[in-house]
Amino acid sequence: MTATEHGLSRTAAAFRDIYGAEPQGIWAAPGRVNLIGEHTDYNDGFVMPLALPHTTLAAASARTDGVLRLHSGGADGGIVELRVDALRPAPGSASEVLEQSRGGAQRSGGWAAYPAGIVWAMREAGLPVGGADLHYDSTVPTGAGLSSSAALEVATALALNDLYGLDLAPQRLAQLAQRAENAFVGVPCGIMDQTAAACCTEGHALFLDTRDLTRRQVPFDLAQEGLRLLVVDTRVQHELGDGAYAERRAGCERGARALGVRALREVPYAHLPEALATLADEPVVQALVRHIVTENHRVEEVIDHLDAGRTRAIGPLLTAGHASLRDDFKISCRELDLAVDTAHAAGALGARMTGGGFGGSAIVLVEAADATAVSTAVTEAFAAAGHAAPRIFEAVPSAGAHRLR
Ligand code: GAF
Repeated sequence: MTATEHGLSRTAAAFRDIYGAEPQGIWAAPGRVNLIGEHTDYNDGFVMPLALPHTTLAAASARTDGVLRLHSGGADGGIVELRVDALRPAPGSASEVLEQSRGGAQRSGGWAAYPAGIVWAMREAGLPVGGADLHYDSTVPTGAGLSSSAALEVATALALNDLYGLDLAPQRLAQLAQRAENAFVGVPCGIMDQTAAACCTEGHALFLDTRDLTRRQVPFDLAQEGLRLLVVDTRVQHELGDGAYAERRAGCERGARALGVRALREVPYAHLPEALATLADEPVVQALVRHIVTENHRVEEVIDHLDAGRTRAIGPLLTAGHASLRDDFKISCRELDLAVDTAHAAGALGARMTGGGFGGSAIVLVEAADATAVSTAVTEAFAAAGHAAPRIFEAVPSAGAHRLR
């Protein structure tokens, strides 16, 4: 039995145990790493994620009584039971979900807000979505900057899409998932993670222009070229909802206003010196703007190299991206810097933090022959610094969300 078949039967069996019937189907959505283009997605810019082989599985059946039941193999607590017509984005602290219990309405936070938010967003969009029973199992590490939330959202959106015969395009599912996360969960994220979970394809990185949502699948077969992309999960838990992400976003918006553009994407790389001069009195905003403008440029350079078959040449651009996130955007941390610096010193072609920052994971581009030495060097450096052992694995570009059964 393959790992996927094993996961499928385990998830189906869990669904039967919990809800007492076979699920109507099982859906999968992956986690992601972002190759380049960080914090550009809420500035109308460019991103380039790829899906991981790690997935969230959702086993699900529709219900006719307007009840939504949610259960997770990875979370403590039992079934979360809600009425779909009572779902409301929580005012103020939006990381809460209105939860119906036998004793009446109550609030509780946590993972269930993500799938509940999907049902809410679909209904808000006027889609005929009712109740459902859902059970989740996931191999996407949580809090590791690998988009476990987007995997949960998109697996739910695709399950409901199929159960209710909606026939929505993957990008539309991603937009509904972003709406759920922004308005229901209360995290002001961009569209990258949900699009990665919904639209990535095996063997490719996804080039996405977040202004008009045009996409291109860029072949990214590292094994064929004797290369590897490693993920170093630092085990430093990352949280997008803690305010620092929203602060960066607000700073970028302030920069755009000061420069008289709708979004920082509109500042051409060639005009960066003038833009920085305009912001001379606001050094923090100035540094945020410098990151966004140079990062969009780096994405374009990475695309050019990949299109020309010069994969090794992207290494220094990844490393430059890390320096920019560390020094200008100020969202790295000691463990991420140590992973990147050590990987470099041990012979990596390039390395950078990936995702929202403040912890989470780094990616490392290495010659296949150096992968073990680089991993060992990073693990040893973490031990010497007294940090928890990092989790290191290979990022194999994998499929976006799909139905398994
Ligand atoms: C997080 C967000 F969810 C994304 O939208 C993106 O902004 C990313 O951080 C940074 O590139 O993953």
